[in-house]
Amino acid sequence: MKELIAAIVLARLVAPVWGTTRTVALAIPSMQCAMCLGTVKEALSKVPGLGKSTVSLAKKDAVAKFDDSKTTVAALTRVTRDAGYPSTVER
Ligand SMILES: [Cu+2]
Repeated sequence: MKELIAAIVLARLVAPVWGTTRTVALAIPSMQCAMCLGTVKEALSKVPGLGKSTVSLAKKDAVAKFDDSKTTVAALTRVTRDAGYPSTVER
């Protein structure tokens, strides 16, 4: 068991996955107030690999930078949906 764990750790060190930073804009039409905004921000902040993100109540969208080796657009839309605010990809 120890050898297996060591092998996994070594494999990760030897072959790191190089991620690319991507930016996605998600339309979140159901955000209505500052509390919605806070909920979405908090939900997104827990996503591993998320970089700088801006959630706008006025535009009802979220623009997020993310490391595509750690997360995906689908994972981000799932997170907002699970928080109660379904989102779709704007661009
Ligand atoms: Cu609200």
